Amino acid sequence: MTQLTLVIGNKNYSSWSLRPWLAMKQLGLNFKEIRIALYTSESSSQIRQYSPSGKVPVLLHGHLTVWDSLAICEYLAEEFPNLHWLPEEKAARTVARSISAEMHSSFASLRQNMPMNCRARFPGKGMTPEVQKDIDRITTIWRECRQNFGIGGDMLFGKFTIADAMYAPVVSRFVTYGVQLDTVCNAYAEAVFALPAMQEWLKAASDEQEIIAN
Ligand SMILES: N[C@@H](CCC(=O)N[C@@H](CS)C(=O)NCC(=O)O)C(=O)O
Repeated sequence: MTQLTLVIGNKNYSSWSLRPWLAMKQLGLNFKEIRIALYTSESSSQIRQYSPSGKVPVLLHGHLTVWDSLAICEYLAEEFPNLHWLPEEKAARTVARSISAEMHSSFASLRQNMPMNCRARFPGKGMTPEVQKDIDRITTIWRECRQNFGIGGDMLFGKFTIADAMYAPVVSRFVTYGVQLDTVCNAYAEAVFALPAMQEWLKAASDEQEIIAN
C-alpha cells in the first residue's frame, strides 16, 4: 500500500488536525505522522513544505497532496471504500455529510471563545449568548442523530463515522469549558471520549510541553 502521511499540529491545540487523525486511527488505517508545533517562528515555513494552504492537517499519499480536514476524510472514504467512513443507508449518509459540512463551515463563536485545549479545565470560561446558540444547534444535531440513526452503537450514526470525527474537538471543548449537557448528549460525549483513538490523542496532548496562549 502506498504510504499515507498525515501532517498535523500540536495535539493539545489543533482541532482541525484531530478530525482526520481520529478517523484514520479509529478505522484502522496505518499512516505516518508528522507533527509540527504551531505558532513558533518556524511553523509557517515547516507547514509550507507540505501544505499549499499553509495550514494543517494535510495528507500526503503517493504523488497526491490533500489539504483541509473534510477533504482528507472524503478522499480517504473514496480511496478505502471498505472501511466505514459514512453510514451505508442513503438518508443517514446525507445527514452525516450535511452535519460534517455544517461543522466545517459554522460555529465561529464557539471556536473563537472556547478554543480547543485538551488538557486544560476552564469551567464557565468563554460562555456568551452567541456561544450558547452554537451549543444549542450542536446539541440539537447530536440528539436528532442519536434518535433517528443511532441504533447499533453509541456514535451519531450508531457505528463511528466521519461525522463523529468532525465533532470530536467539540466534545473536547465541552469537557474543557464544563458545558452542561442533557443525558443524551452527555452519553454521546462520554462515548467519543472513550474511543481508543481519542484516548491515545488525549494522552499525547497531555504529554506535550508547548503552551499556546488562548
Ligand atoms: N479549514 C481547515 C482549517 C485548518 C486550520 O485552520 N489549521 C490551523 C491549525 S488547527 C493551522 O494550520 N494554523 C496555522 C496557521 O494558520 O498558521 C481544515 O479544515 O483543515
